[in-house]
Amino acid sequence: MTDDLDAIRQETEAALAGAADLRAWDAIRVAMLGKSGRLTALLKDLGALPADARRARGAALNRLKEALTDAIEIRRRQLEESALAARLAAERIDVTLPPRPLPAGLVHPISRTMEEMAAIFGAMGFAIAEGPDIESDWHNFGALNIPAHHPARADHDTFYLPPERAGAPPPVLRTHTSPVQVRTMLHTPPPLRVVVMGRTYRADHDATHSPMFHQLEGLAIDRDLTLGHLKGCLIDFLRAYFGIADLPVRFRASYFPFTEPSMEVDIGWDRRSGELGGGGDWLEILGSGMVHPKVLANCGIDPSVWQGFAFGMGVERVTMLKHGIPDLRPFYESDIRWLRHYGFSPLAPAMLHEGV
Ligand code: 2NM
Repeated sequence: MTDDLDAIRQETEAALAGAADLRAWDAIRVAMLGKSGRLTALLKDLGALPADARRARGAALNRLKEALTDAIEIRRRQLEESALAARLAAERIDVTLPPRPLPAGLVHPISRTMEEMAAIFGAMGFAIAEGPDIESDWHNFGALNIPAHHPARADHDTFYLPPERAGAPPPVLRTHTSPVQVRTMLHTPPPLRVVVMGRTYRADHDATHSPMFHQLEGLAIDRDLTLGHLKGCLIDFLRAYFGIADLPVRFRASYFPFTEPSMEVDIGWDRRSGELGGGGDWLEILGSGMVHPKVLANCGIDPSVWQGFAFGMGVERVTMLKHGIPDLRPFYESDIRWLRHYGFSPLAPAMLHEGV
């Protein structure tokens, strides 16, 4: 009576051993233990037996069921393990493959120029100073020898803000970065060298002017600074920034209220091709001069002991010249096509050119 059960057990174990994958394994399981399975049918037949025979047959069937259930479970684990091992072998990762490119942002040309300026002036011993965009009338004008009703104020097309007290001069959006130099002189004992880069504001808006633009200004103060130091510093900067070792540079007498003497600086270019360098034409690029003794005195520095030179230029303007960018307006439009064209890789650091 138990022979048929032993045969079932051996047959099933052989079938399990021969099952190549989980699909074959499942067919064996269902054929034995499923609703219409062979063992299920044998268990159903128990009801027809007399009580004595039923007990012995029931115990034997239960042992068989337990044995088959164990065998099926063990085979399932084996098949799952070999399926996983096969998958791991097939999907092995090649760690020597190059990574997929990540979508990377680009550095705005204004930021790039300011990084380069910081690198070049940093190599010449200048520190970077910063200050507020909203300034007092005194820091923006008064300290710089631009008194109230002075015609230079009209040149600046100033944005005035609501006055803080009735009758007090209204605060302004700084029209240049010079108030940061004023603040530096007020709190830093000379000798000192700083450059300031940042946003400036003038109520002027057309194809070549934006109401917000960026300036770089610099200030050096020491006991015996001369116009010669100013010239050497600016010639070195211009040649390094434009990457032209023999860039022609010309100094022309000019006027600013905060410097005396004052000089405008031109670089050589070819007007017809637009190329910088030779060509015989001149392009105005920055303003400069020896800091006016009144400005030094206004900022708590004794002009009988200390001299200073200062200079300023437009960041957009030198960026457009260096990279051949024809139009000012897209600088502020956040047009991703413009940025993809003119932007710089964040992974390519601003390098110093030869000669500095
Ligand atoms: C320029 C031209 C000439 C300038 C002067 C000063 C200060 F604060 F030291 F007096 N800062 N910047 C200066 C001088 C700026 O920009 C065209």
